[in-house]
Amino acid sequence: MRNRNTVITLSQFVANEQAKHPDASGNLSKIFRDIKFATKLVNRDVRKAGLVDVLGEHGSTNIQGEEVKKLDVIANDEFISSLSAGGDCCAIISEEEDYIRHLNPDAKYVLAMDPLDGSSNIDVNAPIGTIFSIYKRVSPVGTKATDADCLQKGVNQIAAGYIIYGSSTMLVYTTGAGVNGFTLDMSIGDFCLSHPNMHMPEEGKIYSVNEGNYKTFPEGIKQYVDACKEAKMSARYIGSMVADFHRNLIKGGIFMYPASASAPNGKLRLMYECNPMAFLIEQAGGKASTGDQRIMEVEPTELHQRVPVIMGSTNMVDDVLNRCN
Ligand code: P6P
Repeated sequence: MRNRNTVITLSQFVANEQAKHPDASGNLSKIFRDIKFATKLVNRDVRKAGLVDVLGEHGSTNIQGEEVKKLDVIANDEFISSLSAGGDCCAIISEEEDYIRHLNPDAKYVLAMDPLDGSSNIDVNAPIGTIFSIYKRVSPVGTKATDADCLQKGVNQIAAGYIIYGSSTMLVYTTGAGVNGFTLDMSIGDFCLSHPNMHMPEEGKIYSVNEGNYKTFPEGIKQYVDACKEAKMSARYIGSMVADFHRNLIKGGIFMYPASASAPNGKLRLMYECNPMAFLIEQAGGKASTGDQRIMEVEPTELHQRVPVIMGSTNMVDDVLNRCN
C-alpha cells in the first residue's frame, strides 16, 4: 500500500522539473497548469456524456470532412479558453480548428492539440483521449505567430503528452527527460504520480492495426501482419489512438496506421497526433517511423497533414521497416 505521504502531484512534479532549470521562466509550468484545468473539465464532461446533451452529431464537419460530435467542440473550446486565459501560448493549432488560433503575441509557446481523439468511441463508452504537443516559437516575441512557428519538425518539441479518459483518467507527458504518468485522484481533485519513468518493452506480443484495410496495405505491412498471425500474437485495436498507444506503451507492442487505398498518406495527423506520440515513444525507448523516415524528422507543410504511422517496441518496428525497405 502506497504511503499517502509520498504522493507527488502533477503540479509538484512540474515544479520540481522546473527547478532543475534555473533559467526557466515558469511559462511552460503555467501551460501545464492550464492543460490540467481544461483536462478536469473535459473529464467531467466525458464522465457524464450519456447523461446530458453532449452526444450525437454537432452537425458541423471539421477540415478532415469528419462529422464533429459535440464533445469534440466542447473539449476544444475548454482547452482554448484555459490556455488563452493563462496567456502563455501565442498560438494553438487544433484538429477542430481549420486555421491557426492566435492568442497572446507576447507569449513564447505554441501548442498543437487533438482535443478529443477517438471521438467515434464517445457514443459507445470506449476510451478516448486528448493529445498535445508544445513548441517554442521561432518568430520574435511580441509579434503575431507565423506558420513557421506552428509548422516545426517533431524534433523541435519542448513537451508532449496525452490524457486518456479510460477506466481511470491519466495524464502522461515528457519534456525530453523521460516519460511519467499521473492518475487523476477524484477524492483530492488532482493528478498524482502513478507511473514514474515509463519504459516501453523492446519486444511485445500485441499488434494494433485496422485489418479492414489489409487488402490495400503496402506489401511489407501485409507481410508483417501475416507474420504476427504466424507468431500467434494478440490483435488489439480499440480504434482510439491514445488507448491503443497507452496499452502498448505499458505492455509492449506495435501500433500502425499505414497508407492504404482509402488513406494514401495514412489517417493520423502529423502535428497533433503523430509527432507528440513519437516524442513520447522515443523517450520511453520505443521507435516511431512513417515507414520511410523517423516521424519527428518529417518537414511539415500544412497544419492538418497526415502521415503513415508505425510506432512501438523497437524490435517490432525494425522488423516492419526491414520488410518495407
Ligand atoms: P479507423 C480516431 O478517429 C482516430 O483518429 C484515432 O484515434 C484512431 O487510432 C484512428 O482514427 C482509427 O481509425 O480508420 O481504424 O477507424
